[in-house]
Amino acid sequence: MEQALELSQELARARVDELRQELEKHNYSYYVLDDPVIPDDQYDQMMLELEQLEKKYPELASPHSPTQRVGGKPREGFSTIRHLTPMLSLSNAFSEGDLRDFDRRVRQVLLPGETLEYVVEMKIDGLAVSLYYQDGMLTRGATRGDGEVGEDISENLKTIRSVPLRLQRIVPELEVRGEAFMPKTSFSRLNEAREEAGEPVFANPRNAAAGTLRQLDPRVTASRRLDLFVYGIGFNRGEMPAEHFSVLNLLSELGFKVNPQHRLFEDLDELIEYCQHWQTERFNLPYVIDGLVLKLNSLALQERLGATMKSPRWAIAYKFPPERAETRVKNIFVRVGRTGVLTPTAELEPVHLAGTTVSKATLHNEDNIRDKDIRIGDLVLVQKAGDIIPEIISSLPEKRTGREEIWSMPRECPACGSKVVRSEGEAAARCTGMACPERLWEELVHFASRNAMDIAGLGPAVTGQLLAAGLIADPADLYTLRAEDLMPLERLGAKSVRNLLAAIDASKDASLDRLIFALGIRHVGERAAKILAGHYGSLDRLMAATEEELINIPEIGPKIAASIVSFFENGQNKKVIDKLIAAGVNTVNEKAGQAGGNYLSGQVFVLTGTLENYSRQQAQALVERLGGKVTSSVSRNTNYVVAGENPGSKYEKALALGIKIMNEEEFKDMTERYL
Ligand code: 3B8
Repeated sequence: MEQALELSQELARARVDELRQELEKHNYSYYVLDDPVIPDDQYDQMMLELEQLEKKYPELASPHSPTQRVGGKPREGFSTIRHLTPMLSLSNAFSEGDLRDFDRRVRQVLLPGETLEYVVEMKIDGLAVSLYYQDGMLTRGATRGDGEVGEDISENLKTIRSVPLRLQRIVPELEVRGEAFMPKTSFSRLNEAREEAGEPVFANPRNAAAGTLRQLDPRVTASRRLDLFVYGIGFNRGEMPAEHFSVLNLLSELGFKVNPQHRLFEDLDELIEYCQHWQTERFNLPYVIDGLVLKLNSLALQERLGATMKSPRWAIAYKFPPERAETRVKNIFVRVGRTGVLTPTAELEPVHLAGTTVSKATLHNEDNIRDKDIRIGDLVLVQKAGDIIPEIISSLPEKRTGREEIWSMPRECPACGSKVVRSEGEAAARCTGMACPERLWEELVHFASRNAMDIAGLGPAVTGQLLAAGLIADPADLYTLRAEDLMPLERLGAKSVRNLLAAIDASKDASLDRLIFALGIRHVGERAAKILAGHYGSLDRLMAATEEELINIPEIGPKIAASIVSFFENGQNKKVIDKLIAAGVNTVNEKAGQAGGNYLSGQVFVLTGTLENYSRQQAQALVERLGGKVTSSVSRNTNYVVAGENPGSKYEKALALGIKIMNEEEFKDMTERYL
């Protein structure tokens, strides 16, 4: 690698080209053919080398480089793109009868002796997009929009690994169309994470895909795995095959991912049977389909049939009826997630639905239950959201007996008995207990992490082992571990045990701000922890703080304040803290300007007028010692203006710009207590 970076520019260009070709070749094998040919780490290694070369030789950068797939800079909004030919949508058929009607209309334009063939494809439940290639290179991509004009989502589409950045063969100008979608597994993973984070979950993979493609920050798009099947050509300055079936083959050859489940039919009865077959078979696919698409195979016939303003006459979507079932809510219980989120879940009388037996349905949160008026004992309608998550559509109040019970969120965590809180503006209710067994693993991993107590060797795996062995029940128990407890654990040799115990011991001297961060108080991140450590100087004093007092500290808002107070009100948490103190963990600030050394980091001060107790130099030194900066003129970047006797025009300017003005007393208050 070192060597590679020392290459001359000419050699670098050759190497960059080679790496790009190799990487895209492997992308193709992996994401289009689903047939990886090299191990992941080798791929990662090449990507790293390419990234480093592009960084070192910025003139070699290219929008077509595989490094661009990780997502570029966020945008303000999307610009629009006019499609070369309108992007129409399909008309729908909802029954066998509708399909036979469609076939009859089509046959009316046949000449005597002419035969008819259909291609039937899966109808992917995603978002229609177009991809535009010039001289074989992807230059832009767009949503369907209103059919005439779509949104430019090029950066987001590039993050989809199965989208070729360059075609296998150069064609002068090509616009292809396809469906971007989120595979079922990615969708479930995304929603699990969102539920844990207390964020609203997506109702189905299509909404998730739409939300992901409309992300202004392509890095978010890159982090959620989307995929794309290409199903047609919108514009091609070059030779076109005579049949749709061959178009699909051509698209495959060019490097696109084409859904393999497409078939040719001459017989309508067979075609209809095929459609019905997929009605149940679809549940075995790794992506959601909401029907099938019938297309005339002959492009000449397609042309003859033409289109209305909205839809082609040569194709139709056969839509599956949504599968719903009626069942009874036996009970409602809550699950406690790893971050302490309490999710109400309905226990259902088992019912067969969309390919599986459903006996549970997530109810998401309290508001959802109230809005739908779902009660224990109710008969309800269940449906699968995007064919995956069973969801209760509605209760059937007309079928009530009067013995149904209204449910409410428990006030205490069912796993540990701690108080349950719901922050303002959040849908999720959470357990506040530090020793809650459901939360413990994640909490311990956080406690030990680099920016918290920094206990090297105590990662997720070892933490899991300690919990499984019953050696710890809260973070304070770490400090009671002995070598003989750890020796029997698998994969922990004598040396690791020694190192781990030494790291645990050393963490007792961690600074107060690290300890506060390590406690895992909701909404208290590293910066808030630093501010709190600086302000209070000891854990004792922080624990005694009132909500009102906390809100008055700069940068501490009502959400953080409320969270801190409810954290320390929790009896269990107090016990854990007592144990930490007993173990000898540091709970006070170190001397002068060390722990509080960053308290004013990023803050810009302007001094004006004469201060009674400080010279200009003294005041400036004070601010700088705490990590802040003093400048001479007031601008929008100024955070505070300190005004002494006879302030000058800077005072007026601060007033005009709405910048916080402090008198000497306030300045003294703000700075001295952090020293
Ligand atoms: C013409 C052909 C729209 C579509 C089409 O998997 C047209 O072909 C279209 F105007 O929307 N969701 C597919 C899918 C969607 C369309 C299509 N083929 N396989 C899909």
